[in-house]
Amino acid sequence: MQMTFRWFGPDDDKITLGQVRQIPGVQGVVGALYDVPVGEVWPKAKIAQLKAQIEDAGMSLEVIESVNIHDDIKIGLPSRDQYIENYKETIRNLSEFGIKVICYNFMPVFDWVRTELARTLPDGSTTMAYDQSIVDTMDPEGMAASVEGDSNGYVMPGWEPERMKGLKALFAQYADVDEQKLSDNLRYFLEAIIPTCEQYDVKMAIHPDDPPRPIFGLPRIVKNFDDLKAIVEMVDSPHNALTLCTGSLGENPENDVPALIRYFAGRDRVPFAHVRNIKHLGNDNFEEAAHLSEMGSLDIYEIMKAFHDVGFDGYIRPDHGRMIWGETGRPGYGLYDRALGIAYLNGLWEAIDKGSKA
Ligand code: DNO
Repeated sequence: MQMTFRWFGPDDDKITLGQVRQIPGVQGVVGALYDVPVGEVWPKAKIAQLKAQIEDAGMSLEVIESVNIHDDIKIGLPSRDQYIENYKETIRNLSEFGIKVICYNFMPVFDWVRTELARTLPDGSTTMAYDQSIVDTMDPEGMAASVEGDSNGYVMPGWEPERMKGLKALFAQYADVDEQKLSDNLRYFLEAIIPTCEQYDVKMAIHPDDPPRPIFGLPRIVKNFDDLKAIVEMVDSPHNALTLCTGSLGENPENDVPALIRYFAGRDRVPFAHVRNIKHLGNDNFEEAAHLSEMGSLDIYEIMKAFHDVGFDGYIRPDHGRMIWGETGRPGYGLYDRALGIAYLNGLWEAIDKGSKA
């Protein structure tokens, strides 16, 4: 297990690499280039610069989250072939700088969705929350405006304002894309790029849909065991893999997260994991909880044990944290609660590891 921390770069993250370096046990940074438009090739010079910054701070850059997929690929337009060629070139460029894993998602239009970015918890901290009844009454424009208005001036990953401006047109393009078509388009993409991934030894790790159910009538195909199994079978290669996000999958109480880990990580299909806790509130509603098991609905001990039992040697990062101790910043991506999460995950891992050898 290699502990990592997501960082949004020198211009768009209040947290410094020097601070990240002081969290015990953090070896690597999960990073991305945020100024390359979706669909374009990531230039080597910019990758080199990001890598150098991180290495100068004493950490490594081996995981990218995310190289986003152009909507034309998800919709299946003829222009997808050019975007796929660009994606392959990005894979080759990243491999030259030692990148081992690319996290991506195949969610149409929106990345993750929350209805509140700063709900106050009884202890005074704030957290992100999802209320299905609000989504049911909101239109997509309303949702985009609410996320923008609530994000302290930061661009939330997946909610880039320039994309959100074209929402209506984008929705129209997805009008006849159902689950079957979206999976066919994912298969087309994977069949095209996995040979390049194998040749350059870069693993593609798809992130689950968050929340794991259709929203605004858009199809979702990365929600549960059956979906994940279908995806890893689309191209049977360890380079066609998963980002096992405990929170996203765990938002559906029917998903048995430790069992998913045992199955997919046990088959070498999980190079990267996001570990966080969530609290189910009934009626498909949830809020994000501190990592500690007893604060939420997921058993983080069982989750870490499942990773340990299958000999997980991939990258792991704490996922969203609450805002605590008066910190302000990008919702979900503050320093303090994620650092606490890391300390806790490391503690669980050490105890499980030593216990297994006793
Ligand atoms: C949310 C993140 C997602 C994730 C993408 C992967 O905070 O987990 O935005 O990075 O879905 O492409």
